[in-house]
Amino acid sequence: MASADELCQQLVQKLSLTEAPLNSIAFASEASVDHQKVVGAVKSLQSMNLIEADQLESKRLALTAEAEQIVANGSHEFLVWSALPAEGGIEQAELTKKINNANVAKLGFSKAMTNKWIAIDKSSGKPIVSRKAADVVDEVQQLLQLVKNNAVDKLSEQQKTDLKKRKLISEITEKSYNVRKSATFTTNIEKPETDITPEMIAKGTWKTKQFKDYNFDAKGIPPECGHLHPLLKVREQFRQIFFELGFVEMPTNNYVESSFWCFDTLFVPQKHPARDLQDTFFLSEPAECGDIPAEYMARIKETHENGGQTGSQGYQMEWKTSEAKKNVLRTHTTAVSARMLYKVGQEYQKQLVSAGGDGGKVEFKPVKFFSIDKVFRNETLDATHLAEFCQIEGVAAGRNLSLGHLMGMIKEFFVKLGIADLRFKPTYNPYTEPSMEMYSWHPGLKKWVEIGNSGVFRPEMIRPMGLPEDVNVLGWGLGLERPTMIKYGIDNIRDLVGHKVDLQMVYDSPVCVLHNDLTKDSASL
Ligand code: FB9
Repeated sequence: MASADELCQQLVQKLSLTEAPLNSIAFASEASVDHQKVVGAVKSLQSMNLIEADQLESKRLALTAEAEQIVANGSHEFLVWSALPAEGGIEQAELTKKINNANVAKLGFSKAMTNKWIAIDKSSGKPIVSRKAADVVDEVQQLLQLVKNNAVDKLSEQQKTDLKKRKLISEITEKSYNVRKSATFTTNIEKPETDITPEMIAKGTWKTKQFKDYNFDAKGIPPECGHLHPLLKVREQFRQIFFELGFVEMPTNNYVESSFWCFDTLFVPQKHPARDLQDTFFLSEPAECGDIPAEYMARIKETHENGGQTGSQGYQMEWKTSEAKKNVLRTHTTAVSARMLYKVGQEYQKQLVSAGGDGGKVEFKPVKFFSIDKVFRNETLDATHLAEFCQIEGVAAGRNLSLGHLMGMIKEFFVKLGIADLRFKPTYNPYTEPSMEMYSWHPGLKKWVEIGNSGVFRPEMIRPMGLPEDVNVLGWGLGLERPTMIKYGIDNIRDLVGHKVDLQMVYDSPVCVLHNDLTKDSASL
């Protein structure tokens, strides 16, 4: 059986011998292969621009399944005649039993009687069937063989009519192709590439490769339409929850951030391991950021070195501008929170100047911000950790806010996810004090599992921004991947991102509130 590639090769070889068009049905018959396989070869050669093909619609007579049986074994009437002894006869019941097919026996008996091939004698009381013709020609089988060999022109119209009446042949419409050489015809078939590979790019071999054209008419594999990524669906649900709680979304459209906004403004020391290569992606081009607000940078420098105006002693080590200007892929969206809080502080300072420095005349409106976007860490990759993940962060600034406010805000947030039984555990963050991890009970694992982190931002971060002395800032965060993996029952994060995502996951409205979905799932935290 010729393979698809061999069939392509046979087809181009055949074409190379003639200028006349080659019909796919004729070629299939000559090559003794199924016409559909030839059609596949035609499509393949067309995609390589080696041939041109015009589609034809032709009608032809084709055998039915019953006719195929007759070509193989003989007509019904011939089988009945053959089942009779050359001399004498047998009872009709015995004849039927010998044929072992009631339809063949009945139809064959009738046709053989009409052809005077057999006779029946009922004089003895039992019907005895015997041969009347010593020899017969199975004309029906012969005619059907001609049809099978596409030699229909040798049949008379009456013969065709008779075979149609017996439902042994039918007229079918057949699509075939008249194939001819293209301008780029060659018998040297080089399968077109379907993907460009890193090796081709590195070696430059892509320049001489033939690539398969995109078939924009292909319906493609389901889904045959646009589809939201599961992470985006769950992100939308978290966004709705923040909006319900009165939070305003922060602009997170900068994956690249300076170390100044990613670390220094958060009072993360310049020698902190989080700022090393094994944790953070540094950019080589552009390696350094643009301008940093000079006055703010001076206050940050002073705070890091000796605590500045915050009552802190700082880190008692030199703070370098060169370190702060290094560009990184942001490691948390808290960098965005820092930018937003700095703007709020500077706006307050402008109002304070307008009020002649009298803080009593300036109202500080509490602010609540949130962000949900990608962050990047030089992590060891495994089934639950990638070098990038989506961080969810809430931030609130207001006069005299306390840890109690933070716990209450977090409880309000998680109860909308169906998690009412929340526990807090003290922890350490460089930019918040006190800090807490949040835990929820996992009935399946029968243990408390971490579902996020939080804290009160340190004065060393907040004071240099220009916010009023009695304003505190609270923050908490969690990841987007874990809840999404729970919702869709995914164990390996690599099934959630990348080209293997199964978009056939259960599609649901992106606006339904998360706890409708996760309440039942929160047990599977
Ligand atoms: O999301 C996490 N877990 C989680 C969250 C939700 C959930 O189910 C939904 C409720 C139904 C199930 C699990 N974690 C935080 C805990 C772990 O998954 C952890 O292994 C991965 N963490 C990420 C960081 O990893 C390096 C999750 C991510 C994370 C951690 C901390 C913050 C943000 C994201 C933060 C913060 C913060 C702190 C103070 C002030 C401002 C922000």
